Amino acid sequence: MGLSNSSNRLRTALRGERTYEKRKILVLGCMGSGKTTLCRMLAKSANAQLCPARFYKHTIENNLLEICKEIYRIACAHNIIGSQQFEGDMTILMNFRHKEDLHKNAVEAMKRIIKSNLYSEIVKDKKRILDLPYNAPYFMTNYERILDSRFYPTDADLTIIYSQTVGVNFQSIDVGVVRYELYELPGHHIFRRYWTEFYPNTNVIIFLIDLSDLCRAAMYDGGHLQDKVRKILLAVTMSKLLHNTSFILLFNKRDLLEEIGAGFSFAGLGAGMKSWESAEKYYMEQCQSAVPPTNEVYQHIMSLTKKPDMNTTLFESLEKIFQSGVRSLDLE
Ligand SMILES: Nc1nc2c(ncn2[C@@H]2O[C@H](COP(=O)(O)OP(=O)(O)O)[C@@H](O)[C@H]2O)c(=O)[nH]1
Ligand SMILES: [Mg+2]
Repeated sequence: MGLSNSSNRLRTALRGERTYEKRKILVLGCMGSGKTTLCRMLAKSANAQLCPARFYKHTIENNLLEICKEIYRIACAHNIIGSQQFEGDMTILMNFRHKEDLHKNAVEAMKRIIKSNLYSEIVKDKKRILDLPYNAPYFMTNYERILDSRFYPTDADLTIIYSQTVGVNFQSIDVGVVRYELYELPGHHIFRRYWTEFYPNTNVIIFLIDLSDLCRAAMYDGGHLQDKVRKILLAVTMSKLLHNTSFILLFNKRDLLEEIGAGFSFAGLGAGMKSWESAEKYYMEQCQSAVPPTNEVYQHIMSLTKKPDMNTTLFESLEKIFQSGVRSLDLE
């Protein structure tokens, strides 16, 4: 017995392997709440192996393409243009199939739409900007570089892009002697029913909540967002497989809530909802009440894309969860 243990240790030493204390972490939340962004930022801050930036080139170009189509669609819907205008450009974009590089016809069509006054007309009314993907302003200022034939994605591009996660995004991150095994599970409802398969032996669930939902019409008057996040969270926290699991509720996209919330009416949420601050407080209380008192829960407000330095603090906070007796964390 003793001999086989020491020969195992010797084999491990010869291979240069270290033994780590493993922590299993599930990153959950609805689509677009920031799960992939969080995993990528955590991996980067710990110098973990990342997918090379060139792999994202097509996704970034596709994001820009989709934004151009959306600008056109919204401009038509709000009678900012007649459907004949930009018809040729839209035909090119609708029929576009991605090859290795963007075809110059597609590049020119996109540039014509972006350089026109459509975008500025759309965003004049704050309500309309909500129809556009959140990353639209970034793409509107960076399109020349992205459409250049020598384009190579930057770190900022990788933070801002959006592509739906399909399957499981697994990331192993080593910090000292601890190996965080991060599983990002896709947030779309067709995948949510499989989340439970990953529950056994989970130490921590990081659950992301998009605060900018509070400024969306679908959150009010029985819209599909009303109560949605709380119900999803409740379904997770009620699982018997997670009775020993700690929860970190990350209320993300505060930057958007502040930006859009300034001119938004939150009255539909409940009596006394006069500002985005009161709406945020209400939403946080709603979500926290979905976690049973027997589970440890920590909640934090943040803007992942605006405050990238929070990663280190998150690691420290995660580590605190594994130390006994620590009941409160401070990420901000
Ligand atoms: N403005 C803003 N955008 C964010 C923030 N966090 C993430 N995003 C953007 O939201 C989109 C969806 O993020 P992603 O991580 O892919 O969401 P997932 O579906 O939960 O994995 C991406 O375009 C991100 O750049 C934030 O704090 N503020
Ligand atoms: Mg994702």
